[in-house]
Amino acid sequence: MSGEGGRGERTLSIVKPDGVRKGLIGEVIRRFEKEGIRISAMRMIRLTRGEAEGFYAVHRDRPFFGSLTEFISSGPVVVMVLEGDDVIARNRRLMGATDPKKADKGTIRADFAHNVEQNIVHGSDAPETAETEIRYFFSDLDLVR
Ligand code: 3AN
Repeated sequence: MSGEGGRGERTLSIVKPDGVRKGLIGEVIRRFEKEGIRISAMRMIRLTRGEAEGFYAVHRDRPFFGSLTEFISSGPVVVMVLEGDDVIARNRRLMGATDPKKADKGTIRADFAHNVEQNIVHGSDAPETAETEIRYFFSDLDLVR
């Protein structure tokens, strides 16, 4: 299944520790299902600090890297592979902007996020990052066909 838009696109979604703590796993999944987005793999895990640093390696030099990796490893998360036409952009529309104050009404972040760091969900931003991020957590055997 290759990356270029349209059919069979896939993306990685994470319900972050704040989403799990606030009891929003079901709410996030409900929004995906309501949109007709298919979930092809799902697991609950707790990342070590090192695993969080590996996942967010692109942000290594940003000032918020330490706090972000501490937060993401602070409790269990639910990692999911989502599939469907244009699913990367559709998931990002459901999530809303990184900063919940700038997120459109009715998006997950506008409705539930605390701030730019504790913002409930992660979603890959492009086909290449989606593939890398999916590989970080799942092997081909984990993906339902
Ligand atoms: P998004 O998750 O919307 O794609 P990115 O990829 O720019 O946002 O940032 C990755 C994560 O880093 C965000 N989800 C957020 O938790 C955190 N982050 C981004 N910008 C900031 C910031 N200015 N301060 C603290 N954390 C941030």
